[in-house]
Amino acid sequence: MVAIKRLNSADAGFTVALDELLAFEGAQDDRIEQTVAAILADVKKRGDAAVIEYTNRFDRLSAKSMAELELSRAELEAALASLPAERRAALEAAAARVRAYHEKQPLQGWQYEEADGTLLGQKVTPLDRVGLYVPGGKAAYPSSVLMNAIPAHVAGVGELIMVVPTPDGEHNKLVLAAAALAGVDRVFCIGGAQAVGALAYGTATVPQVDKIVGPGNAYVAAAKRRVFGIVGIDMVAGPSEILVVCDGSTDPDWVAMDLFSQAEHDELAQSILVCPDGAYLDRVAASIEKLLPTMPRRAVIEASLSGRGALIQVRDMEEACAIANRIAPEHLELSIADAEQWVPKIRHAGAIFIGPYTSESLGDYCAGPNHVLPTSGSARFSSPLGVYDFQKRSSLIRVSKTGAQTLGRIASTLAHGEGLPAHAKSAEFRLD
Ligand code: HSO
Ligand code: ZN
Repeated sequence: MVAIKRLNSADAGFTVALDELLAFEGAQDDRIEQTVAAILADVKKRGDAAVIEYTNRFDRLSAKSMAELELSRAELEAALASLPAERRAALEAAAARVRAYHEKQPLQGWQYEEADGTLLGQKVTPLDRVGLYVPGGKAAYPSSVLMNAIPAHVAGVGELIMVVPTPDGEHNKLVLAAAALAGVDRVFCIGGAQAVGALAYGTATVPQVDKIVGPGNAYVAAAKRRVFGIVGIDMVAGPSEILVVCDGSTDPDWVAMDLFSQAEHDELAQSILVCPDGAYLDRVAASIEKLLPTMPRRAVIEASLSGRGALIQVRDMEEACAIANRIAPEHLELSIADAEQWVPKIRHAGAIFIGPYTSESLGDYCAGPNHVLPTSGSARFSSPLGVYDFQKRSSLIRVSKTGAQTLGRIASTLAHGEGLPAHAKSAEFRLD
């Protein structure tokens, strides 16, 4: 039996139980913080030499120069060419759909002119250079390369530098193929805090970037947090989450597998099902028992479901939606016959999957929207990764001679109020 929690919203203590279920503290490990601080300081000071040393030590390599750790465009193209036809076609189809979706997103600049000729506006500029971190080993997802690189490319980022560790010199072909397809400009086979440091400070070989995006382990997350301010960073993502809201009409096997699909990412991933029908929750529990033994990653799934998973019975769909908003999940499936009708009730979710045919896994790979989504309730205030994360805005102000008269008087008065006479004078000099 998988010990997945059962909760009922009608029970006393439900709110407390729900709060407990959702409580998650990303561990801030002092030892990791210190190690990362030391590596960053060393990379800042010694550049390439430090990066090569750490890379050789952690990834068991014997590189003598950074040139040995950089892949050429030809090597990326070769990785793409080496893929079995079916994989290549799937990767290309996913890339095309992700690109088409993101091409709708770019922010446009705008401006307007006032009656006296003063012009105000906003100018949008892509970032000059972006670093994309790709984890090595098992957590290296080619789909994540697409999801990070394509929006950057669509935004018009000048140069996209990817870093990916290659423990024991082993390259992940699919990751390199995805980089070739997504328009990555340069790839360095380095990882960990040393790669983050190289991108943030720049070395003789690795160009300094303006923003670092992409998932990574605890060391990478700590390094990104530390270099924030010198460079921009994307969000530091927590474990994956799925909330399925079901009316009891979807095949319970489908729902069980949807819960598994996020649970298999990580022991700390969170999969929750909410439904008004208690008997249906029993059927999903039975499907979980039946299907789990067939899953190659069953140990991870079981740890995740029995750790942070739950089956929650609610009074009705209204309450289910209220709970979804309370949770603000990364992924929300509305596995409901008339799902569309409930979308207006949902205010907080990274991505909303509408109707029983929309499995979250389709969104992970190929539907088109980004799979980098706000976790741990941060969908209350943040959004999926998108083209806008690779663009920035500058304000435009062009004051006419007439405009300077009106604005000058206002500014001067306020400047005196703030005790800043140079501000006042600078405005007053332009008065007739
Ligand atoms: N579900 C993950 C993304 C992913 N899934 C990549 C499969 N590959 C984000 O929460
Ligand atoms: Zn996934």
